[in-house]
Amino acid sequence: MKKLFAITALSFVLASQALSADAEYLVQIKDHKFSPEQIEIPANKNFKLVIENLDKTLEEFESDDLHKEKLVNAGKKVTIPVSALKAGEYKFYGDFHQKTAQGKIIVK
Ligand SMILES: [Cu+2]
Repeated sequence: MKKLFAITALSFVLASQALSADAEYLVQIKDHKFSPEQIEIPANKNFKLVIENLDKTLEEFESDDLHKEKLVNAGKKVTIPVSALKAGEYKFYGDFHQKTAQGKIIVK
């Protein structure tokens, strides 16, 4: 009976992990700046970055640290899946407005 309970509990944990959607973090672009400019994310968990461009100009979300780049049309949103990261800081920027569009992800 104990063993059966353990197996049931384990399969429940596995099932809920499979079903739980990755957390989404919204970062908006406005006046060629990111808002927020800094986000905190738990380590070792897949997540999604949702980048919304509120400006009237095309921007490209880019991160050398994350090896990601994605165009975001004016007034549009993109979702960027990111695999689990180790603790640390990961910078990102707007490729077309690098002087102002700078941000970072703090993973801990
Ligand atoms: Cu680029």
